[in-house]
Amino acid sequence: MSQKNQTLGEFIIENQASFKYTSGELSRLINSIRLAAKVVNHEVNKAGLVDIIGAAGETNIQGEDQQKLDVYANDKFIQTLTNRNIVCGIASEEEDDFISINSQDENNNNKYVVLIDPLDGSSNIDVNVSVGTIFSVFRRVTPVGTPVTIEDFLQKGNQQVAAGYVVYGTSTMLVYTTGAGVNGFTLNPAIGTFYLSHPNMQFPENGKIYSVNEGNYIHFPQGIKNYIKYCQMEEGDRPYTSRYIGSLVSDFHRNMIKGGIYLYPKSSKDSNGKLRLLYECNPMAFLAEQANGKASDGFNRILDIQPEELHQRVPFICGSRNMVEKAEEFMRMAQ
Ligand code: P6P
Repeated sequence: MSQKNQTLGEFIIENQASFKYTSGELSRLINSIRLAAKVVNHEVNKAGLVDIIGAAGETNIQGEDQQKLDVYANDKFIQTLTNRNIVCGIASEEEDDFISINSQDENNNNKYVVLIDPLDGSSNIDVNVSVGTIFSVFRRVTPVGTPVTIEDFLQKGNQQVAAGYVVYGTSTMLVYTTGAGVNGFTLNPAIGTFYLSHPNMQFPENGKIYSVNEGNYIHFPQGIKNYIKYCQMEEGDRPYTSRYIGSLVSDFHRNMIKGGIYLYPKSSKDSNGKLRLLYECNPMAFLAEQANGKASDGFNRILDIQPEELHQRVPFICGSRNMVEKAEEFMRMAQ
């Protein structure tokens, strides 16, 4: 049983035995995420003070300006996971292709692959609004000791063994699951230790917050338009409150604590939506379901979608179960 104020290290050790793949490797992986999170947090917190913000002058595969902090965070997570010789492959929003780790080393018996969005919401960096890191962990499906292949990364989200995020906000938190519920750890920056501050996080089944970029309203499918109008109607517990930070991790985190729904639907501008299935939607969907919430593309469970390519985008609706089901109802009625 987790105790408040337990450190992340103590929590990992206490719960390692309960993880069905008890080899200590996943614990070491979470520990490396912890280290990288502290290093990135240090830079995020001083972004305004040094010339580390602003576009790095390059663009990533998404065609987005790569902020220097994007590049820094990407390098740090890859470096930490590689140096500790924990994983056999890494895929990142900031990397065009996946990275095979120590593929020439036949002793590479590592069995996990990690997919990351190293700094999500990076457009918020220059305006001092919270950003986040999102990660997803799978066991490889190709033979141990051989170089990873794309099929190790194109697994359905229901095969994840762990997922989580770091939110660099008013405080820095690491929130993750290994399939036995969701727990949140808050960093005490004075001593660089994460403490269990939010044990067994759960989405309230209902909520009164909806998060969507209403600037895209005219481009949304009719079902989404109808759901947004439903949220705004004077009826029962409505109108709901609109809250949209422009950082998935932050909107998700607030909605998980207070109850709410996040929507990034497809539109006439983005035929599959904007969010990436492998390193944004899958990990957040795993967390949502582990926290009694729900995540779909409007019609299908996110975790059941068979990925076709590394940077694939999907429509994403996620949050309090009853709110997601109401949005899905509007999508079905509008078909
Ligand atoms: P828009 C950040 O780029 C992100 O991937 C999510 O974190 C965020 O919710 C969304 O995109 C914001 O996108 O188009 O509303 O600015």
